[in-house]
Amino acid sequence: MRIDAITLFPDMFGVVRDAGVTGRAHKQGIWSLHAWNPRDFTTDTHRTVDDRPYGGGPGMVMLAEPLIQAVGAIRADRAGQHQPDGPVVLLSPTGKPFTQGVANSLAASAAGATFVCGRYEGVDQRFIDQYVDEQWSLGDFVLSGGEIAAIAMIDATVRLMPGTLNHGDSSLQDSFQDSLSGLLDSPHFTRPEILDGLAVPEVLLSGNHARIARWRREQSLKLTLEKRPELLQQARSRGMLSVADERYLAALAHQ
Ligand code: 21W
Repeated sequence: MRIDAITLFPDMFGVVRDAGVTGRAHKQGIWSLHAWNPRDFTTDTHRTVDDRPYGGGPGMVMLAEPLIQAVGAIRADRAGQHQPDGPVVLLSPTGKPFTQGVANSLAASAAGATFVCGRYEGVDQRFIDQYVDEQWSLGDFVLSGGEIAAIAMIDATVRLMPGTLNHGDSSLQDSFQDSLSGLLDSPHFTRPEILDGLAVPEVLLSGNHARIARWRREQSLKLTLEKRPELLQQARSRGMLSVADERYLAALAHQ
């Protein structure tokens, strides 16, 4: 999968390209990254990429023209390599919330995507109207620009691509099941058995796999009820809660 990023800070993408599972997948050729700096598509001596907002107000706005030229260069480069055009994705605090479902769709589409990372107060609306296919936000908090959001989306997408994680690995099986059940993950423990006087829950040492699975499920249900009740309701409406789950939740409510 080919991923393009239009960014004033191409070095920021070194992390997702080089480190961890996404770094390994990049080395293996499972995905490629091409970063394009709008500054390289300017024509004035100052290499200007922003200007003051029409109508006044604080901050600066990203110029459309360098972004348009960058999209053109990406399309030409993809065509030259017989690669299809993927969607142009803008990271924006006014986008729809990015979810695991969006990552799944991106991972499944061979064309990849072009991520446009805004800086300053935003991007000229005419670029958005003419060139952007999708806009995603990471959530209701303020970042300094779109790069970290794009890197998060790339990480969430690439890790889902076949061959990126060891699909025989039990850690993946667990997280795969977690995302299927739509509940928060249960707590994890490793050595030593006693740490600062705190013991690992006895059930995890029992060797009774059915009991361990039930305990983990109940921990997930309890955590989700406490921290993310809306996820529990969603899991219920999707038919993901068993009779045993409902019995446990009812018992919790009566405590
Ligand atoms: C943040 C640009 C805030 C402009 C209300 C009206 C991409 C992002 C970004 C940024 C403002 C994402 C204001 C979660 C994010 C991003 C830069 C607007 C002034 N407030 N997901 N006007 N959060 N952020 N600030 O910030 O580009 S995805």
